[in-house]
Amino acid sequence: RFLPSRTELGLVAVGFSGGQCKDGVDAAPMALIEAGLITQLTSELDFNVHYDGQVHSYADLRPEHDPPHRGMKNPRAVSAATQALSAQVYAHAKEGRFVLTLGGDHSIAIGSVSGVQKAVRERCGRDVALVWVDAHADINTPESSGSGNIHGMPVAFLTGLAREEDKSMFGWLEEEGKVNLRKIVYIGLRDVDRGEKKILREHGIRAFSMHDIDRHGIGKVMDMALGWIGSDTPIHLSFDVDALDPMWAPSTGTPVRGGLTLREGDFIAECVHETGNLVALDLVEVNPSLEITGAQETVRAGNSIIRCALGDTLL
Ligand code: 4U7
Ligand code: MN
Ligand code: MN
Ligand code: MN
Repeated sequence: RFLPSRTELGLVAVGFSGGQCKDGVDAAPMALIEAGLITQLTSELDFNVHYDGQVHSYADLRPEHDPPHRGMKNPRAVSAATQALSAQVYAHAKEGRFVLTLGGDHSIAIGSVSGVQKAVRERCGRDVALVWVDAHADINTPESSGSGNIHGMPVAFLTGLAREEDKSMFGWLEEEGKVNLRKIVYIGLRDVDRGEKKILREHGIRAFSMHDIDRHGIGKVMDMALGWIGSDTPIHLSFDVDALDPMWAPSTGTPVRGGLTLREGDFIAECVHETGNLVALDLVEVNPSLEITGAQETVRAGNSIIRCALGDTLL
């Protein structure tokens, strides 16, 4: 059985914004850390934090010439950054550490999830389940995407729905790093593109939209979502802060109204923690430069979700 570490935590700070077009999301890791994240992890939650003290932008890996390919914007830059991140995350997970990745835009999940999946497979021969909390499904293929922004495509690459031979454009993603479509659960969806709906339907991907949360309540939705994954399965939680309603998290690149309350977001994280199977967490898409007045609230919401996922309890 794969037991996630309760004490050792690998932290990777990723100041990368090439998966979308707005500046500022690269400043999120510093904002989260300056708001006290590492103190919370060490003093309050008793983790031994393994952190290289750097915010990685992978600027040195960015090619001079990076024209669109199959409509994707900055494909080589995103590919190189996520490949490097994948190796960093893998190194932590291979040591048996819990891996916390701070984004950055959501394209970075191509690196974090593949790194965790590969290490988990090597350690216990199992596949990770992926809990994707987001307003968006992020499962566009280059062809179905209207924007060409790769932060709307990570799930397609991670599952092999989108493929590239070229090593400099995600061809480095090996089978060992890919995730099974039947082991993905979405929570919080409310802005899914036409092409994405078709993909979700055709592959029978498990998804709980805001409609489902309104109908059943978040408690029942979490029971169903975690029931689908099953006990005894290592879980990677990828949390896009735009899953929260802009009332609570306005500083994000693609806000969509009608989202989760702060409490519902924390509750999701708490429930995933309670399974005892959480092995990795991404917190992405905080953009402190958007909605200046709401930036601190968004940063605090992000840190709160991280604390809840790592076992902070109300009582
Ligand atoms: B995020 C979008 F068209 N689907 O593909 C796209 F609506 O990581 C949005 O969830 C993607 O923030 C949002 O560009 C990506 C759009
Ligand atoms: Mn996302
Ligand atoms: Mn989103
Ligand atoms: Mn977004």
